[in-house]
Amino acid sequence: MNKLQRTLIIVKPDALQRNLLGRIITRFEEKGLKIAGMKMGYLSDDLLDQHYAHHMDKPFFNDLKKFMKSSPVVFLVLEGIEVIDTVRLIVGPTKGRIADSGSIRGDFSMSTSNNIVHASDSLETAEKEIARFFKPDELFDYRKDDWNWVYASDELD
Ligand code: FUP
Repeated sequence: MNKLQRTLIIVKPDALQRNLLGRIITRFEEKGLKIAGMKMGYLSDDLLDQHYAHHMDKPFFNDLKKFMKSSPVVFLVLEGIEVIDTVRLIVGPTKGRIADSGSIRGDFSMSTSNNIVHASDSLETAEKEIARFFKPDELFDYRKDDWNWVYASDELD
């Protein structure tokens, strides 16, 4: 049985302002991931309080919220086998300046807050985050023909 999963990405204001959106999406596409949802919007205080609830008491919380509201963001839902861990590897650790070269944060960022993308960190978080930012009819189930080449046939069973 395969472990087909979905994960939530937020392409952050710094990435949009620095013209990196296309390159980020290209990295996910070239890896073989399916885009199951995509849209642009502003983050509200309410959504940010939910999304970063685990950081509410931290000294950087207000600055983080201000940054995340400073321009529109792009929301993506990506699909693939074990995609949550795969995307965390592609994205790299939180602090961009120590992230490995080759990862998105390693290649494009120097900061801990301005670190280009958010990516869900577990199955439980991914499910909650997708439901927070996407309505069911904004998510797309479709056949991706290149998956016959991206995966072996027994992996897709
Ligand atoms: P990550 O899952 O890698 O995005 O990291 P966290 O959930 O720990 O942090 C979420 C966001 O909080 C980071 F993207 C940026 C911000 N943050 C800071 O601004 N300063 C810190 O010291 C830690 C996190």
